[in-house]
Amino acid sequence: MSPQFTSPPNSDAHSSPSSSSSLISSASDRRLSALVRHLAAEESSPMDSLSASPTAARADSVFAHVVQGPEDPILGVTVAYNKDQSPNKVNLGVGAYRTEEGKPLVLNVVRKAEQKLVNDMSRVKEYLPIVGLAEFNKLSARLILGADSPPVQENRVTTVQCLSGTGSLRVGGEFLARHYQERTIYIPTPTWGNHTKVFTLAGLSVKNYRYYDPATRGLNFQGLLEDLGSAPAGAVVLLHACAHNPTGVDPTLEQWEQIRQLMRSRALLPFFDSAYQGFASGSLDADAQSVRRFAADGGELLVAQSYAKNMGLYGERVGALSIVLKTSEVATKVESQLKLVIRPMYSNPPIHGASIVATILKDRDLFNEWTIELKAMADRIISMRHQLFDSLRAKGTPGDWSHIIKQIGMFTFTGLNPEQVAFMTKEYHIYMTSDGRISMAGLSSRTVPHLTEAIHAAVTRLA
Ligand code: PLA
Repeated sequence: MSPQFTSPPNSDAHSSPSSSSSLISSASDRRLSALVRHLAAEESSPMDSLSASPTAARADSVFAHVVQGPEDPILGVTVAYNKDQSPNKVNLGVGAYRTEEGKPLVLNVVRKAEQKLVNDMSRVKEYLPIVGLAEFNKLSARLILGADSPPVQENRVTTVQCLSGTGSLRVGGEFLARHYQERTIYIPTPTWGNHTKVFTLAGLSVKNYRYYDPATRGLNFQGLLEDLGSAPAGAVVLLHACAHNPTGVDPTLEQWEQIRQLMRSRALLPFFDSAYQGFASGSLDADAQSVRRFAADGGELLVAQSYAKNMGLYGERVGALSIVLKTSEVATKVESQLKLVIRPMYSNPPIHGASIVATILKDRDLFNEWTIELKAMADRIISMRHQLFDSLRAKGTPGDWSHIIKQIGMFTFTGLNPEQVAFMTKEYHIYMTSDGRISMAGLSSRTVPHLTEAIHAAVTRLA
């Protein structure tokens, strides 16, 4: 099994996190440090602990006992890629958009917004409030929920600017661990590898629900309904808003409607992870449909947004957590508690990325320009799917590869096994996560033939 899909480490020890992280008891403190140690040592080999034993020669450091931690299953792929000297190397690991020339892309509209910011001499570098840039927050809630959505109109959403999607998930997780009565979160199998760690360390107990069916390379809808149907009332459920990572398999709108009805009938609390709005279909509105349906029914929800992919602001770390509530009074109180989560964590968020986003979202022309550039990125990814599919077919590579064109978003879940992946990396210098996920955004017309050769060889030699 791929390392990023491991079930919660030592879940017994974390099934009942402390009721308030601000009042961590020594018992839960010990549980937390045990967990941190467990995560740090995860996947390390016995050799690591031997070489780091206190009797080793370098035992003079007070940290001599520290074992070598594993590389991250996704970001570690880039580390390995950077070390490879081959001119033919291709990085299809991390989900980062590349142009046809294989270069990172800074959107034109981002350049324009940055120029505007630089030219505005009235701008200063003061601290932002704990919750971040007010206009960014307001515009972000509108972007995901829809400007005319009832919670936005009725002022019963609270939004805080966070450190991209990951930071938004973490702040949401910490808030739930402190203030929500049911501290279990259900995440899909499989899911983005960081979910388990983010929520476990936030103090939630992580369980899984069935999502992907390897036999059909599609959604295991029956399994999903059964698992959510038997989750305890009130449990939190993590849902990928669109472009499910790593599988590229999304429910249809009809299936979303069934999921919504089931979840609302069992009082399950939705926590949407929206890391790819606009990247799945090329349309910001179409990709927000799942969230908007839940937002329109009067019920409560959380949503974590990231601008890493859809605005290409990976390193700016700009995102938002919105919580939709029943009344504006509750929203005000919830916001006051989110501030108490954020202040001791990083005090307040950075100003630059959020200013870029706000500049684009509030200006009609810039906004339109953004949607065009976003659609071009989504379209290039979709065209890569067709090129790869056609190329494998033309080569006569054994297997049904239609899932490449059926799946959606940044990734294709190829179905290649870890052995085949290792072979492709060793022999063809193609870097991807061991679960067989490839980032379609990292592929170009130039690299499709090389990838085809590699997949063909892997499938025919290592069946
Ligand atoms: N949620 C999902 C589902 C994601 O795929 C990612 C990023 C994030 C949240 C976090 O993004 P952010 O914090 O940068 O906004 N997943 C990437 C990168 C693209 C990563 O693993 O960090 C991936 O390759 O899976």
